[in-house]
Amino acid sequence: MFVFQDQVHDYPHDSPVPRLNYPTASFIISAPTLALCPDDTGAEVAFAGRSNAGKSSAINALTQQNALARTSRTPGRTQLINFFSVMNDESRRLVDLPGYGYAKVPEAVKIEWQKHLAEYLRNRFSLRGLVLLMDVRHPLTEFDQMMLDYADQREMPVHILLTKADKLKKGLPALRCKKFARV
Ligand SMILES: Nc1nc2c(ncn2[C@@H]2O[C@H](COP(=O)(O)OP(=O)(O)O)[C@@H](O)[C@H]2O)c(=O)[nH]1
Ligand SMILES: [Mg+2]
Repeated sequence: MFVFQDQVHDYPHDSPVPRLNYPTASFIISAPTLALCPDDTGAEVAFAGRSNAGKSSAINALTQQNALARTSRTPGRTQLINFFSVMNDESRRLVDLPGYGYAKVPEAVKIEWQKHLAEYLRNRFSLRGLVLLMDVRHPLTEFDQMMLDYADQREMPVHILLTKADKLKKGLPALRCKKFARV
């Protein structure tokens, strides 16, 4: 699914890029601030999106582990930046970012999360790409646009992953995807 840039350089252009074995993923650490994140070396791909969009579920699906990243029915519970290594190599990481946009969290707490998230997105050198999750019923919110802008500023690739298509009425998923493709 993802190609880590440093890995590409390890292989001649005409060789296929090796697939990473995501089910080997394991938890490294949860960090409340950029300063407490693991060393900023190697490469990582972060999963971003509104609270409850399905970030943790996507990481669990990718790694085929039910409870690697915690999922929750209560939006806004994941307030930390969670790091996972791939293939027992801590220089290759998946990152579960704190959700944003949960209305019931006090304003001051929200501002604090957004500050840490912005700091991470602007300054994390080893961040190589974003997977931006959007609930297909409410795509491209102001916050999603902000994430796209951060990625654009860093010229970083973004993979948009639409979730909860099963919650749309019959026939609507295809329509929504067409509409999204035009944006
Ligand atoms: N129906 C449905 N539920 C989903 C989907 N993706 C995630 N969920 C559920 O939505 C809730 C929030 O998911 P979670 O992964 O914790 O979101 P996060 O806050 O972005 O990490 C959980 O109850 C998940 O089981 C999906 O594609 N369809
Ligand atoms: Mg989560």
